[in-house]
Amino acid sequence: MGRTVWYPGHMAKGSRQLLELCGALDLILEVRDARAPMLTMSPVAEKFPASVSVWTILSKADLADESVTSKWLRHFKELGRPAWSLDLRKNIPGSLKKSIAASAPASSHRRNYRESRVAVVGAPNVGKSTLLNRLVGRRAAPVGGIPGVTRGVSWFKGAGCVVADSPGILDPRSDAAAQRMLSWLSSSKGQVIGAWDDLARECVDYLRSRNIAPNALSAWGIEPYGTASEVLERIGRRLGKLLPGGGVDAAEAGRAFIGAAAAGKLGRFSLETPDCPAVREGCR
Ligand SMILES: Nc1nc2c(ncn2[C@@H]2O[C@H](COP(=O)(O)OP(=O)(O)OP(=O)(O)O)[C@@H](O)[C@H]2O)c(=O)[nH]1
Ligand SMILES: [Mg+2]
Repeated sequence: MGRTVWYPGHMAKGSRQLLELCGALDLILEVRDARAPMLTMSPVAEKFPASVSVWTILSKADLADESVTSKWLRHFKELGRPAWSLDLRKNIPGSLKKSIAASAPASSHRRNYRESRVAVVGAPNVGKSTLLNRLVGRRAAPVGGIPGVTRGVSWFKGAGCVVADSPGILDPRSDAAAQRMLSWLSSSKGQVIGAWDDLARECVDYLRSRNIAPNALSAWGIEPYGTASEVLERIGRRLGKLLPGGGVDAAEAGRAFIGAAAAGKLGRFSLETPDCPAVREGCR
């Protein structure tokens, strides 16, 4: 078991606000990062009663390994869960928008027609507000590269639907190791969880142990051999992250490496497959 992790107050508040809404909702859009759909699973989506449909959006598909994303889509299909993989930087399919607008209960009386009530939920920084903006067709909700941008639940009006944005909520069951992995996707605040150089060493070891994106380390012309510390040293020299005496500033090198990995600058990769989730023992 890992250490207990600290949760900001807005996560508990956001979770409570969402559950209070549940009687009013037709549909939950649960956003997960396509690179790690288990790690970024939403703890609130499964707390809603079965009467509320849950659809899964695998976001940032442009950063994930395409063949692994196909496996995840098959996996969700087998579970009977509607799922889409999307690059939310681009417009979303009209067919998805139409299905969302059609998720309100059907009524034979035209005057009883109402808009679908939809909530977007998910872990921090997975793209919830970006998806909401795509659904309402404008930049209504603030978006940002760091987790914790959205603080409370608020409603926005789209075509045939009203959509609630919500703050990113981390699964309180996930331990410190899982949260450190989330920092590689910038879904948790790395600096809260550990030193940047430790996070980077763990990331290097993980990528190598899973043979993920063999090109990731060589993208910067870095030899992937030796210990993780030696690799980080090379990364620091390559990026010029040096201390006054000429030694490598490991923390700065680590921060740059994690930032680049999270932003897709090391190429596309997926941290886990349906057969081998990131935190299950024996999968490395
Ligand atoms: N490459 C890529 N970037 C994306 C995608 N979706 C969102 N982003 C980026 O991811 C970052 C986070 O997006 P947000 O929409 O603010 O995420 P959020 O889930 O609302 O974040 P919080 O409110 O902080 O929990 C932003 O920099 C977005 O531009 C995607 O599909 N592909
Ligand atoms: Mg947001």
